[in-house]
Amino acid sequence: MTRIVTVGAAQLGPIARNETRSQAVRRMVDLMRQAKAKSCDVVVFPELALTTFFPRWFMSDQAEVDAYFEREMPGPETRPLFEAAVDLGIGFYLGYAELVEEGERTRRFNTSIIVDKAGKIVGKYRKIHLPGHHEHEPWRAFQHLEKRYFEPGDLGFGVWRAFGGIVGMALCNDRRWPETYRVLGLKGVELMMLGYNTPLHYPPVPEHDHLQAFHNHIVMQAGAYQNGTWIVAVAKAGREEGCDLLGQSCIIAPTGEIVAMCSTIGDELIVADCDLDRCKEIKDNVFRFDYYRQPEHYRLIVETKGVVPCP
Ligand code: CDT
Repeated sequence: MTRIVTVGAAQLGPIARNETRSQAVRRMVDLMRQAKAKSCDVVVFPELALTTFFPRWFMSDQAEVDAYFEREMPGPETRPLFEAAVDLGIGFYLGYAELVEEGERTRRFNTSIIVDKAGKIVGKYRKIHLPGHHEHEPWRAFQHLEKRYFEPGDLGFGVWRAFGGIVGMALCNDRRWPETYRVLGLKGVELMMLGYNTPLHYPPVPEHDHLQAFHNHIVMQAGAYQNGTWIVAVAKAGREEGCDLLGQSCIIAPTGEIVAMCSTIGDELIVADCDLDRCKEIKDNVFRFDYYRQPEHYRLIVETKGVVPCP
């Protein structure tokens, strides 16, 4: 039996602050229809795909922040995605802001889910590496308040059996950290899905603005190769409320090669036939973990968070 999964990377262009979830969902359902016409098994949408990227604004009114969060999934406005999955026989990955009431405690996560072809949620991930800052920093051209509005994910880096393979998830900033890929790699990941919102301008180090696209691809190509996995990475792109977001959504082979890449910064679907058995070319050879890894020398990675001073 072949293990070819036809995957669509469904990049979204900007979503305005006053755009409704239903408007965004209509655009996504349209992309799912395009994906069906191209025989996709699954499509990957961006991080926080239902609304504008709200962490760019400081809001002191928690009710205003909470308006960007989903209290149920699916809810009335997101149900059409699940119905389209069933009607078209296509799964999807979706990023959204999740609000959970746990007794007296309200918890907020930057979350993604995998939904199968039957419209069932088969996996959930809560973003672990939250970038940005906690406090209002008015000197910035725009804020990046993920640290304020979300708590770090509490579910770890999971994998699930879906679409005939082992599928893992991550969100945006996670892709910059080698630990993300290696934990998923050690769980046998064959297809990693990831959504992102990456401003071209990084206020603390603007000298690197011209390197955003390079950094985006270099980390993911290395992560794919070093762990022998396909990666589908999908942007919310374009000029959103005056903030330019990186595009270049892509599908990367386990060899580290980019096999498909978006060429616009709007709504755009790219497709690749991902042969999951190609993961073995890497996993059984140069990165055969059980034969070559030397974990006794890697202890520091989990024993310290910051740099240990040089004696
Ligand atoms: N959404 C997200 O994680 N974006 C970050 C922006 C850079 S850090 C402020 C990223 O890693 O792309």
